[in-house]
Amino acid sequence: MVRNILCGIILSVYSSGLIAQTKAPAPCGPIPSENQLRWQEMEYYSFIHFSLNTYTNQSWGFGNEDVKLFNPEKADCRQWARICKEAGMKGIIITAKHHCGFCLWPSKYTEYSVKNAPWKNGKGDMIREIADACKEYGLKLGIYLSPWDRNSKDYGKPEYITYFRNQLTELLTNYGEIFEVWFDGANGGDGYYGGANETRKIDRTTYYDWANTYTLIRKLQPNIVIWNDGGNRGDLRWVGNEEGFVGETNWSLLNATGEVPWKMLHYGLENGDSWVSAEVNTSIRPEWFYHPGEDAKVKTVPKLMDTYYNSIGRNGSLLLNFPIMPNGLIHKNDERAALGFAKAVKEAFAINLAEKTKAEASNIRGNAEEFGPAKVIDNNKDTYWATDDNVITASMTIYFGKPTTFNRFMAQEYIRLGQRVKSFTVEAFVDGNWKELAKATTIGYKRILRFPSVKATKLRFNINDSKSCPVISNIGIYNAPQILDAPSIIRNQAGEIMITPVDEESVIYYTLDGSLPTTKSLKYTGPLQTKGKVEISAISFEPTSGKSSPECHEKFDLPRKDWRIVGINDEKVNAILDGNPSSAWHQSNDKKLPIDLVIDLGNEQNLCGFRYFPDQSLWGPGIISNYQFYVSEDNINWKLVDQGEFSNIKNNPLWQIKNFLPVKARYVKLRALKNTEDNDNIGYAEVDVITN
Ligand code: FUL
Repeated sequence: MVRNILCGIILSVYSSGLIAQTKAPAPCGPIPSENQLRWQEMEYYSFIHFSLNTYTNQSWGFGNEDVKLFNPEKADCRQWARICKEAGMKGIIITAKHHCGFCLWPSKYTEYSVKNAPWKNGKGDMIREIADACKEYGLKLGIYLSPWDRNSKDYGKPEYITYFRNQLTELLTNYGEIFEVWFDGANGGDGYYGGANETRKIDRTTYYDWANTYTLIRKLQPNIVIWNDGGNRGDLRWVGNEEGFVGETNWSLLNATGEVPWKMLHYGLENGDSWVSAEVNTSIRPEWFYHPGEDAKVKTVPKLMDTYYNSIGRNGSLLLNFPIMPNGLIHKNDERAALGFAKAVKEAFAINLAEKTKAEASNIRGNAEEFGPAKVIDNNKDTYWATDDNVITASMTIYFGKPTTFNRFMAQEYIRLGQRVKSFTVEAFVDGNWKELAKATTIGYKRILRFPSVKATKLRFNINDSKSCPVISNIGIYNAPQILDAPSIIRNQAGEIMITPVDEESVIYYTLDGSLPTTKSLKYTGPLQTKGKVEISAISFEPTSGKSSPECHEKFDLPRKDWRIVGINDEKVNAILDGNPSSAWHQSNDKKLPIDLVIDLGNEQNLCGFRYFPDQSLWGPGIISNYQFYVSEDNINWKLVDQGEFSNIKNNPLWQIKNFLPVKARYVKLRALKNTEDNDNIGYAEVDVITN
């Protein structure tokens, strides 16, 4: 009897949880698939943009560009793969077909491909070459296939879906394993369409019948992840911009159905019902395709490092684009930037100061060693520190054993069991007190926080709120070397050039002859009064470390001192001419398209182009997408000198540069025909002319 009672007590202890507590935590909410997990661990891979646009200096081809233009005489996919490998990337996604419809492989289903191009006498296959190069360099291959096809006569009709699936089948069967497919949602409507030259509108939610396409994809490539910005929910999501950052709060969740507004793309959805991770796509230059005018605009290492922290450091992956030059190679500036970036990442995370320390936690799941704090510093991604069920506030202290300097904190959740942490802080023990270094929200697969260097003997990681008991697989503490960023240069309407360093303590040196500044160049002490065209380069220099930043290079055309915006009675309109890219002016909201902006240049000038910089603000920036440009000698008789579209300006709202045949005029008129939102809001941050 006594024995029976004892047994009963033991049994109920077991079932009431004492033993159950040492079981692994149950998954919390949606969890990633094996494909998503494998993809997430890649962290960093490249985009390659190469098509007929490369030969026409466009962002989007219309679909009627001549295939004969495609002749990359030095094309070398091994060069691309080598650079990607050396840059620390794990794969390459190539634009097999961009919106213009031109195919980089000899598709059986169209004549608009490499098979009719002069390259290798029509015998070339760029997808084969990149697949081989990826294999040689141990990289994975991904495919960008634009659903919008401005060349196909069938686009917009049901026949096109068969065509699209046929092409997808070719790409997913003939080139080995494909890790990701990328379905761009961009659709501008108009195109060549086999000679019809018309606008074709499709319903993004139904036209492509994505459900059946997904079934086909998963049958052909069971290990693939699908990125889709226009249709049914894929495995990965866009982050709502092409500038290279996802929200600081970043849940890897969305709902399986329903609209995905910008906020959800950017921040995910805390209580979403599906795992849809964030992929941050951005180009190493302003634009996606190669434009020689951007050779000096390649992102600097500090800018790329910032992108790293704002993508990989915020629970996203980083898809960094290389545009291929017309000769078929990656430009040396892009290579230099990518390798410099890789070196900086390596240096920043070279030594994990958390290793070989002692870790203590306020709560350990079932007091079991296998869930103890030592698991976050054991360099093993499959072990983790977890708390008891229902303990959603907990902290962990790292004892360095001696005063230690650091400025970065990295944490990883064990996402196989879901994403949980909602808010956390990091503190350092300095001069006998705990000092808060950083405060953040989500963690997810990886979160990295930056703060000014601090010297301390202990660090405390406090989880202040979590959806369920926290499950942390890794912690890293680093002392990243300082990186200087390039200064910014602007010229105001009065012709004064102002150079501003990122870090106020730096000294600025500049040149006016296009050469790279050194500490022997001119020292900047205040605004420079300039007249006429000016080419200026500047660097920031940090005297204590003796280090210099990358250069900032700007070219200014006519000074705008005597310019006047005609017919607008609003003094704020001068924001368009003030040289400051952050200030903008909008036309009054009663105006209907087409809307004109007329500028009096004060004197007759030899014009050969113009530049437009759209409002950079996030909401309702009134970005012009289609324009006409007129000139006049008397503000009465106007001559049309250029018209067209600012391709991809919605996603990449940067300087738009248009050239036209030289003409003499005193007045210019930028006519907005259409904006990116299909309404009548028209704004401008800057408008400028180019003279010869
Ligand atoms: C955008 C496209 O329109 C761009 O041309 C580029 O391919 C980028 C990756 O996606 O939406």
